[in-house]
Formats: sequence, structure tokens, C-alpha cells
Amino acid sequence: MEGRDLVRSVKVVGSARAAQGLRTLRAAWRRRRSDAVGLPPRGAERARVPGLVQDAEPGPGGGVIRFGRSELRITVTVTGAVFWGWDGAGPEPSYALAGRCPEPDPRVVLEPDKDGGWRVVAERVTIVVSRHGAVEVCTPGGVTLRRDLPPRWWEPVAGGTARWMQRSEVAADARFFGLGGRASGLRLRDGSYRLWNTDPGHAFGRGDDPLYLTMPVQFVVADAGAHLMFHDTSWDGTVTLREGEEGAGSGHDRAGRCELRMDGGPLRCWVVVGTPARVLHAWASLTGAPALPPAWALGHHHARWGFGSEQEVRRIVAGYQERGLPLDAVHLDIDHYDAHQVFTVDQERFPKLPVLAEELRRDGIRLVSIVDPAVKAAPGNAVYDSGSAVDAFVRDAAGEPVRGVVWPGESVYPDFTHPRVRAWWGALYEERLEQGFAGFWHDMNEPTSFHAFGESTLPRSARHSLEGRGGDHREAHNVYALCMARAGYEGLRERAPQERPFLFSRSGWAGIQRYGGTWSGDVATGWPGLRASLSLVLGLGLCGVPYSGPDIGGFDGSPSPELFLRWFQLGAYLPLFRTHASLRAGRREPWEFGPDVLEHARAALVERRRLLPYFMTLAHLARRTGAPYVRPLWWGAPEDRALRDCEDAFLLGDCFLVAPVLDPGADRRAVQLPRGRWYDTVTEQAYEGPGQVLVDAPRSRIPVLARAGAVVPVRSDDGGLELEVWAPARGRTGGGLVVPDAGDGWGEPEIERYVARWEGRRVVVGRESEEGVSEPPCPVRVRGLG
Ligand code: NBV
Repeated sequence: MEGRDLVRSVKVVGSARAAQGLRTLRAAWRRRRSDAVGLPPRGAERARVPGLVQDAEPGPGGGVIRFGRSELRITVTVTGAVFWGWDGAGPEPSYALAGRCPEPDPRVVLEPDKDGGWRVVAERVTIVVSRHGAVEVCTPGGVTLRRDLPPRWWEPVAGGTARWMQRSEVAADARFFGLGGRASGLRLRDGSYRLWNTDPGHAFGRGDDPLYLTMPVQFVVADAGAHLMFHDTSWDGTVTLREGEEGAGSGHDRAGRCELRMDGGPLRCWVVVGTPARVLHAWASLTGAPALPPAWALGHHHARWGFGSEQEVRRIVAGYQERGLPLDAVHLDIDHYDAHQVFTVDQERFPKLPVLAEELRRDGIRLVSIVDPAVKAAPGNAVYDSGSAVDAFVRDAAGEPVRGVVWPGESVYPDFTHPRVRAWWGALYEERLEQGFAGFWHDMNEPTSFHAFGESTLPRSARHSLEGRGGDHREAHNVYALCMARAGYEGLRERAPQERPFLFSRSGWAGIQRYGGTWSGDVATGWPGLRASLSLVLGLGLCGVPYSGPDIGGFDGSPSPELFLRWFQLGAYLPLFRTHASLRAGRREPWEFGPDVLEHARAALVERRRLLPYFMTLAHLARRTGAPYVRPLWWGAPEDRALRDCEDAFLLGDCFLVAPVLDPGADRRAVQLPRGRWYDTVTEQAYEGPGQVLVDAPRSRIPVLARAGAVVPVRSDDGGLELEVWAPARGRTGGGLVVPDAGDGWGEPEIERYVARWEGRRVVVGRESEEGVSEPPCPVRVRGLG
């Protein structure tokens, strides 16, 4: 953007902000008032626990166990996932589930246990229920992975929704992960984590919690095994965690603890036990396979709030092209809208958007559009008019449309929990497709409304359809973005049926992966922000959302050349590889940081492009198995405690270990290696794991290690496919999977399996199929022989 334009837009935003001041004050008052009249007062409450066990009735997959003041239904499904619900809660309806609840496993038995308790015995898990209603999740060998104490409810005497609390214990050595996107760390330390999707309203750092995408999914890893626990309730709540402590052989271990307090909703949960891979596989079959991005979305994206004009977009693209830097997508932020109104284009600054899109597409660059949910409340605005005609907007308890304040000013909010509203909204993407956009970036969908005080979202009393069941924002808030993603995804499937939709969303909930990915939101520029970016991506992957990435360089301010470079180098190995920054932030083009940074960023871009077939394979595997592309080091060895505590490196699929530089001034770093041989992919030096090693991390690259035996599909210099093979250790074999993909569309490519083995002094690679082992159809390059 030209200096003058920048000044102009800063001024515009500045004065718009001032004008917004009064509106945000009014909106905050309105919110307070509507909750005062629209929400039932809590009043006196009665506490309740299940009471003593009475009897039990077997049913498919488990049965129902009755207590004096509640009942517990347990069902083990054919996927191995276990459901249980108190007070008659069943698994449906649920926004998290991909479809119907999986079938119960007919082999499961319910039998009496000691002291009057009951036991549900399945192939891979045993659930033991005490006579007071404590529920234990045990391995088939009888080791307890988790113990839920009898729950407690607080019911309003005058009727209404009960609050509830569930305390659980896990092994002293257990570590907690997940809960959606958390900045504080991959490993969730002692503290409280709120379950309420929240726009922090400023660039966030490691201490900010909650953020945009929360979900009640805990991934717990202990010596005895891993499990995932999902509380299927979208209401506001808090999880308080305390890691356990081992008594150093004294026998006085202190269990790890978790306390979940929810403001309402059914007390029901799903548990999956097994290896991390098995757990995520079952989780994906329950909540849906991750959407497969088109190949271009696995390349490099450049975004900016405030390109401000077509010319500036062209200038940035030319900057990439002149320097021979790969670029696959450019994102247009709210400044390309007409007065910040969704589904419009500023015709003065972007007079020929379809032409621009077409020209870029010819050069292999796609345009991605931001999409905000709030609609300017102004008759004459086509989206407002058509939405009003179908009664699309959220209303308050008195039946009036709820008005919030966002970029376009006073705005209304589509109720995406209504199928009719989703259909209407999905049809609006037609306009975006006509403008030439190929991808969609959902923002501000926590949902956010600027308020001078109080929470920056809709009133809790705001009414929602909730698929016709009816309810209010207390229940709908956390699934708002999930339903918006569904609307967009389904609209795109209908309007561009040949293409795989590309959509990513700031907010979301369990199941968002069915429709697309997510990104970090406004991560603060600084070394802590860089670290937070990694923990967000890893944590989301463990909750079943494999496609995400940060704003490279951070959202605000100006990163030092070193910070920008290290962020860029990390981003090149994350699923969403996107530079983005705020309107007032410094530049983020790789050439703006001096010739050294440019050269090293180029290397990262070129390497990413080379690895594209591998990323595409990982995307397919994520869809078929639920395994995230980016995995914690303990993925294959959850029993390795040193790996469990390691938060500064990750596995990229099965083949690579990436050790980003997360501190200033570093030119080498310690890396905790899982078992086996690992090669530095640049020097080919071999290291043996398990254990810690020191590796070089010069400015030119971050350490990336390849697993011995790995077979990696890469792009060769002429653009074809090549297999990069890392020599197995002597006497061992290796292998890998390749999913060839045409780049887009719905074809189901067959998974190719390769094996690598020593033959005398050579490493040979063969393709395995039902007919036997054959020559690979593409060139093979063996590395690590030195
Ligand atoms: O649309 C403007 C920004 C966007 O650039 C960013 O990526 C989002 O996270 N958006 C938030 C709204 C304003 C943030 C201050």
C-alpha cells in the first residue's frame, strides 16, 4: 500500500473507530438489558448427586445403571468409542457427531462388579461403575486410565437448566493436551481453561485464555496408555487441571486432577482409549473426516489486512514473481469490501476483481476471500434485505433482531443453527465465486460484537433455532462458527461441485474439521507468539483439526528480521503456510527484511514446494485416518516421558522431525529424539534415538530430521514425482505411503505403499501391491548413505 493510502485508511479506521465508540457503548447496554429481562434468574438451587445404585439393565453395547437420583447409560460402539450419559442423556442430537451415532458393539457385556457396582466389558476397554456412581475407564489388563467421581448437579428450584460438575483423576504421570487452540502450551499446565469461544480483542500472547476455538476435548497421555475424553456439551464451562506428582518411589503418588464445571447442557461424554493413532482414528469416525484441501491450499499464502487496492495486490504478486518466490494464494481482507460489508466489493479500489482473479489463476495463484458473519443492519444492503426476507437473523427474547457492532457498524447476525439460514447463507457464496475467489476465510465468528464493556459477543439470552429445538446463546455460542462453516461448505459443494471447498475459520468446535481448517487468529508478534503458534497447531491436531497455521511474523507490530525468518521457517512445515498481518503492522514480504532473510525464506518456500506431494499425502491420510499432519513427538511412543514433556519440536507425518528455532540468537539447539536413527536432512549426519542431541540451526534453516527408512514423495526439479528415500539402518527395512492427487476434485486416489530395504550395499525400493513388489513408477533418490 502506498504511504498516502495507508495514512488514509488508518485515518478512516481511526475516525470510524471514534464513531463506533458510541455504538459500542449502546451495544453493551443493550446486551446487558436484554440479558436482564431475557434470562431466567438463577435463584435458589438444589444440589444433587446420583445416590446409591439400585439396579441395572443390559442393553446393546452396555446398558443403563440406575441410581437413587439419576441413571447412567453406557454404550460401547463398534468404533471402540464409549459413550456415557447421566440423567437419561443420549448421544444425539449433537453438533459434534458427523452423522448418526455409531452402532453399539453387540459383543459388549454388562456384569455385576464388587461392592454392588457394575462393569461394562468390551474388547479394548472396561468401564467400572461404583455403587455411588464413580466411573473408571480401564485397559483390558485392568489398569485405570481415568476415574470420574460421582458427578454433582445444581438445579434451580424454580426450574431451568442445571449446572453440573465432574471431577476426575488420572495417573500421577499423566499429561493433559487439547481443549482446542490454547496459547499457553502444548502440554496444559495447572490452571483453569475456559470453554467459551472468545475474541480476546487484541493480539494475544501465551497468557491469553480462552481464545477463538475452544472445545471440551482432553487428550490425556500416561505410561499406562492414552485416552481422549470429550464432554459433548456446548455450554460455557471451565476445566481446571492439576498435573499429578510422583512420590519418587515413596508410594505417595498424587493423582492428576481435572475438574469440569459446566453452566448447563447434558452431562454426557465420549471416551476413546488406545494408541494416539487409534484414538484419533476413532475420533474422526465419530466427528467426521477432515476435509481434504485442494493442493494449492497446501502451498504458500500471502495475506494482509489493508492491501487496499488491486494495484497493491499486483505489486505484491509481482514482488514474489520477480524474485522467483513460489506463491499459491493471496487473501483479501475486509478492506476489499464496500464499507466493510460482507459479500460486497469496493468497486473503486477493486474495479475488476474477476479479471484480477483470472490473471492470477493463470499464474497459479488463487484468491481467497475473508467472510465475516455480521451483516450491516441497513435496508438497501442486499444481504440484509435477503436475510430479513427469510428471517435469518438472531432475535432476542422479546423477538427483536439482536444488534451488535462490527466493522460495518450496527449489524445483525445470521442464526446458523437454522437449516434454512444455512441454505440462504450458502447461496451467498455464489457472488464470491463470480468474483473469482477460490477459497474462504471465516473471521469474527465467535461471534464477535464490539462492546464498550462486558463480553464482546451476543447476549446470552439471544434466541437460536438449534435445528428447531429452540434455545439461547448460552448453548449456541460455541457452535456458532461450526454451523457457519457448515453453511459455507455446503453452499460451495452445491455451487462448485467439481472443486474441493477450501475454507478455514477462526472459531469452531468439535467437528469443525468436516468443513475445513482454522488458523491462529491474531497472535502477537514476538518470540512468545512464535511458540504459541506451534502449541495451537499441535493442540488442535490432537482435537481432530489437522489443518491450521499461524500468521507468520505475528499479527501486529514489526518482527525483527530474525523473528520473521524463524517464523517463516516454522510455517513452511505447518499445514497452513500463510503470512498475514494487521492494517497497522509492519511489512511481511520476505524481501522487506534484507537479502539474507530473502535468501533463507526462498529456501523455505522452495522446500515447501518440493514437499508438496508429501503434504498432499498427509492431507489424504488425515482424511482417512484422522492423524494430524503435525504431531507431538510422543505420537508413536506415548510411554516415553521425555517426549511427553517436549513442546518445542514436532513430527511432520511419519517421515520428519522438525525442530524450529523458537529463541533469538540460536545457531544450534537441543532436540529430543524418539527411538531409531534420524538424519539431518541437509548434512545427512545420522543421530541415534532415543535421547537428546545438539544439532546445528544456522540462520539459513531450521533442523529437520528424516527417519531412517522413510520413503517421501517429493516434487522433482522438472515438476514430476520423485521418491526421496532415507537409508534404513543396516539390517532394517523402511517404507512409506504415497497418495497421488491431481490437485483437486473428488477422485479417490489409491494409496501406494513402498518398501525400502538393503540389497547388498544398495538400498532398493519397491512398490507393494496385491500382485507383489514392483519397480516404483518414478525416480528414486536414496539419501543418508554416507
Ligand atoms: O479482518 C481484519 C482482521 C483480520 O485481518 C484478522 O486475521 C482477524 O483475526 N480481523 C481479525 C478483524 C480485526 C482484528 C483487530
